[in-house]
Amino acid sequence: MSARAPCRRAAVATVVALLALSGTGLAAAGCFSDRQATSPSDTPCLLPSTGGVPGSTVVLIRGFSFDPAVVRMPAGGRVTWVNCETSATAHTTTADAGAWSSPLLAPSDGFTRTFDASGAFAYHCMPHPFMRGTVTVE
Ligand SMILES: [Cu+2]
Repeated sequence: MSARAPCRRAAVATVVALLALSGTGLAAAGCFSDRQATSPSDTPCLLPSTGGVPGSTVVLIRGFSFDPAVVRMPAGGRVTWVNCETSATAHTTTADAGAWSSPLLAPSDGFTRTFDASGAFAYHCMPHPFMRGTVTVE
């Protein structure tokens, strides 16, 4: 089980920077102190290294929900969804009206979409239709 390195500082720093940008203010515990993470659930969600995350509004997918569920941004903005589930649960981001649909995203996979047109775009997860979110482009 060498896949889970105890401390991946560069990745964690990126995650924390993005979380701060997204305004969620979450504490990615574990690697910033010298203490070891105490449980697997403390492992921070690692954002994908590709997919144009800088400048995107990040929506975390975890606990079978989109967080934040409501995103507002100006036209031309981008949203990056990242699957942060700690179990092996795959999700999608799929527009109700069909404007976009991601592939199945395994944990730590991401999907980015640019929103050029204004409007309110409701979306869901295909395997779990009860998971719902909205992107409002102003
Ligand atoms: Cu889902």
